[in-house]
Amino acid sequence: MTNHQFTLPDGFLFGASTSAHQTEGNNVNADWWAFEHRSETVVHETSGDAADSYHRWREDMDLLADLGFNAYRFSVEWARIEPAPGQVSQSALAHYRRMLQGAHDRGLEPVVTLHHFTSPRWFAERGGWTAPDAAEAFTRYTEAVAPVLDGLATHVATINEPNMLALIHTALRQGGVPADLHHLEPDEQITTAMIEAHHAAKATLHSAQPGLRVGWTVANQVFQAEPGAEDACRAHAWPREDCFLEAARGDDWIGVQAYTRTRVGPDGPLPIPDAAERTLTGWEYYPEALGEAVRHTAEVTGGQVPVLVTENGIATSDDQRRVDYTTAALTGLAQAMRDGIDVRGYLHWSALDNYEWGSYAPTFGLIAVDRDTFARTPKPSAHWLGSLARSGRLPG
Ligand code: IFM
Repeated sequence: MTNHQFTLPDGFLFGASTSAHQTEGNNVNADWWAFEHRSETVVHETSGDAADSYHRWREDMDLLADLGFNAYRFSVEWARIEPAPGQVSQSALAHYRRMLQGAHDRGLEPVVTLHHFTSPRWFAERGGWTAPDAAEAFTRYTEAVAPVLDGLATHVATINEPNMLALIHTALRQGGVPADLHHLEPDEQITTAMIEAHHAAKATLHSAQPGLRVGWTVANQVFQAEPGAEDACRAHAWPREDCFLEAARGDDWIGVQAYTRTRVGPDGPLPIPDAAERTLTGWEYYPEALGEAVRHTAEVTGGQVPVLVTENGIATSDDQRRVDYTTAALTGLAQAMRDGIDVRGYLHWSALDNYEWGSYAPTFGLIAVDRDTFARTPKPSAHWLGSLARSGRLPG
């Protein structure tokens, strides 16, 4: 293995990711919480206390730092910061400021997401991203967060997986969140609103804190055309992924989030072959997705936007399979970097076993969380990945 290792550049961010709703617990003022608790909800399990990270974030950060990581991606929660329109909670802002300071004190570079799938209930009730003043409301929230970042955060993501949000919105309109979002049409109005909101938030952040590096994080589907279906594949990919990547030209960085692939034939996405190994989310085990997503992202963004891998991982109860998957994914990443793609970080999804949008069953975490006591136990994969981070090398 030693002969084949790839030395990472100085300053490479190596760590793990979480999001607020999936880990904090009792995010009662968020639209997702309302959705989980509707009488006709399609959600299997509610988020409840999640991993109780709102109270246990110090423990989470201690573990990540002790494991050898130098970066932690987490999100701040709009529904806590602005519980009613225009009413900013100083206590919530102080909470996130303490988290940012806590990350610094432990040698963890924070990568902060402003919007990770959840919005305040009031925002959703007014039409969410389809409301005429959606971008303005998001910008106002961004302005409230900007001072909290001062001197403690460099990398900020405006919106997580806007391309998934555009699909989720279509699914919700049709009455549920189907496991397979690929056959849905993304909501164009939401796409346009989110691109506008992203650009407005970026401008706000740059003027409030000129040193900030602002980007957004796109779910890379790794669309693969079957022979003869190249045009159909490009047409399928544009509204579901590429228009969001294209909108990131000119950003300070772009977040790549990759897990699996989607094969596309002349009539659209193809089913996963019966013989393929599947993970706990039902996705095909396909670790090559990461290297391919990074290359595709660099191509669509014109090769000028530095890449941060902000999510990559596997839902499995077999921790050795997590190591296998991640070894292969990082080997592909190293190859892409060797070929000249400017990759500045790798943040594994996820730091903790957490709420996977309707169920706790798909376990993505490097660290197990006891659902009753919230006790954290790093898995062997956490020690393995942490020691890679410490060594400053990637396999491959
Ligand atoms: O858990 C999610 C995360 O919130 C967004 N990206 C994909 C992950 C796994 O499904």
